[in-house]
Amino acid sequence: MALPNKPLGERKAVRDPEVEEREVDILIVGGGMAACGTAFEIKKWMSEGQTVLLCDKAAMERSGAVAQGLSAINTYIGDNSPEDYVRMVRNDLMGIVREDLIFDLGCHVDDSVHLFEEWGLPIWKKTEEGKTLDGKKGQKLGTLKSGAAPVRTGKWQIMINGESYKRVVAEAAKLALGDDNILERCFIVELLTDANNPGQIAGAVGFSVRENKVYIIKCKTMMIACGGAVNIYQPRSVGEGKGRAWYPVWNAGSTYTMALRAGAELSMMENRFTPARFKDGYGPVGAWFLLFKAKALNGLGENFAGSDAAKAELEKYAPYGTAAITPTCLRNHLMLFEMKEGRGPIMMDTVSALAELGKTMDKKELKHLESEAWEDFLDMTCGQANLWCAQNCEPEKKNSEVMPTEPYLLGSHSGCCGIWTSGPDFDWVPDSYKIRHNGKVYNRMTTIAGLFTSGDGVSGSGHKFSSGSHAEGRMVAKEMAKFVRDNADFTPTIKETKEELVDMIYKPVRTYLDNVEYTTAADINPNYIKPNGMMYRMMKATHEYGAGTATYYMTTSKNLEVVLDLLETMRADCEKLAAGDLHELMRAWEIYHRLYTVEAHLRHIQYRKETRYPGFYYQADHPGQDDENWFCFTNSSYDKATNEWSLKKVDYVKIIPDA
Ligand code: SFD
Ligand code: AMP
Repeated sequence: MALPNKPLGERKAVRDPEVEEREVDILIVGGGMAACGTAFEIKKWMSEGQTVLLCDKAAMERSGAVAQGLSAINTYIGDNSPEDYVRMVRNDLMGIVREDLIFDLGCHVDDSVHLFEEWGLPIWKKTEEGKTLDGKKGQKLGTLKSGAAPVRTGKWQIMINGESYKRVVAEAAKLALGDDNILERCFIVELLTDANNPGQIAGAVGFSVRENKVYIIKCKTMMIACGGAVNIYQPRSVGEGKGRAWYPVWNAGSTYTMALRAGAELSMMENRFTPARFKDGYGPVGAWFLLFKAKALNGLGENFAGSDAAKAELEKYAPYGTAAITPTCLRNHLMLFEMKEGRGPIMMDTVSALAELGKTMDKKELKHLESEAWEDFLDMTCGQANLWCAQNCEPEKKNSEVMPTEPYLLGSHSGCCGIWTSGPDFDWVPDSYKIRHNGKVYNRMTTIAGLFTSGDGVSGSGHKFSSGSHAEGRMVAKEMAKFVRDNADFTPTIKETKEELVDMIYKPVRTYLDNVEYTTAADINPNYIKPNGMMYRMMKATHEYGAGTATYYMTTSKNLEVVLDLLETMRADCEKLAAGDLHELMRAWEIYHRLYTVEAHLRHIQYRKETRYPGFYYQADHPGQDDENWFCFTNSSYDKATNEWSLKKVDYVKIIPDA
């Protein structure tokens, strides 16, 4: 259950929190799309007597990336084939993807979309005459499952009235799991491996952001799905706009950091997503490009993407660059090319697009079209609609600027970094993609026995989006219940004592209380650093040296050495983080998670001696792609006992032939 809001201000932290110890069979960490999928599904597969708990740092109704809602479901297979879905994802991610995971997902994702509709999510429908009906009118045409046609934007995306998308999905998840099995406002800090087998998961430790309480939870199996990593780079929005970003600001890389500190192998952490978005409001562009058929123009008013220069640029990256749909990173690359040549800013031509669509519409239909343009943002990124109001922008009269944003790390949207996981146990899945425990393969299990992930956590399998993350969470539910059954004699044992764990979690509080009276300003103290200060240090370093927006996403070997050295010092300085209240304690652990995650990202970029994703990042001393040496996955692991990172190449296997 969610604890009520705080009365006034943040709750002060005390030196000695209460401790609650729990033991369950199955622990779900996170409450986003993937975790809601697991929560909805798990009880169907659990045996009598098995127990489950879900911990979310926020409240599930509005937690994670879908908090503000969405206007489209980006993965719905429908009349397409899972094979084609694999081909699309492979092309968009420049060839190196886990085709087993993508195919597997493609076979199941539509079932989650059908459930969303059954739970009340309005999905737009197309009439036989080709007219679009949204909201209640669309619902009257019947469900997708019963054969009604969705409104496709691109080949894979369908439109929804999705302001309350997360509420709809969370309600079903909570009902299925039961309130007693849910802990909201519980931030998980660290995963704990088994005292008798460091390669097996045994529990997690976290704290309440509403009460002075530490939770120590033992479990036999766990799924970690805490989303991607946001605010690891200086965002373009600064000053009073800070806090605005495209992906959810509250996802701090917890998925990757907790997994790597537990010893799990990460994969493709060099991959990032620097989405092209409406400038400053971060409004997504997909609906404008695909539904409204808008063109992006350079500062000279030219449709630069169709120019001969652009074609020549794309040919350098064949076969991806020359494919029917240009990969997302290369679409950015073309924009950056224009901007660097002095032909910016890039403008979304909303005026021509709406005028063109309006040609065949009557007055009422035109009004409806204009409100759809606003709703696209009101349902998903309402700050962008606010910005339009603030700037007197009517999209039918004035074009809006688009811009590549700061980098984000994620595995479910148009990126593919994450944790290396097992594929499904089918004959056609290569053995090197399977991870076993006691001889049995568990789909989506990480290299730590009993530890699963989904959504943004799974590497090599982007373009799942909201629907795919939910479906993947459901697939993991089945595997976890099986894992518990197969390992009934396993008793999780935690090697750290209760006191050691509390000392670790509450260290920033104690550092604060011990030193706060030394100076007159609680934020300035020679004996500690506040999380906010650490955030500025990290962002400055990654922004300038780690291929942030400061350098048009360019880095060099030397810059990487500099930033990695700075990050190592920052991680050491985390010993001196201080938190005066529970919100700040969360901030302290978030920055800790962000530091490890962005370090993993940059170590991977350093290891891969090529520029696999032009438009997302560039390595000046390794420009272009080097298929001969780097057409492979890069996997890393971290040893927290020695603070050592190791990286290796893992073979890529092509499973689905080209069309
Ligand atoms: O327009 C801890 N996404 C889109 N998906 C679509 O299907 N259509 C779209 O239209 C998409 N677009 C979009 C999208 C996201 C955003 C922010 C915008 C626009 C503005 C992507 C999906 O939202 C995304 O793929 C999924 O949500 C990923 O699911 P998942 O479960 O991997 O992550 P999550 O939903 O963010 O949830 C994370 C959860 O973890 C919790 N958490 N809990 C405990 N302890 C910790 N330490 C924790 N850290 C985090 C969070 O609270 C949350 O519950 S568009 O751009 O294309
Ligand atoms: P976005 O709003 O940019 O997150 O995109 C939403 C969906 O539309 C994703 O599946 C993108 O891959 C796709 N998309 C966005 N822009 C384009 C484009 N110009 N061409 C093809 N697909 C696009």
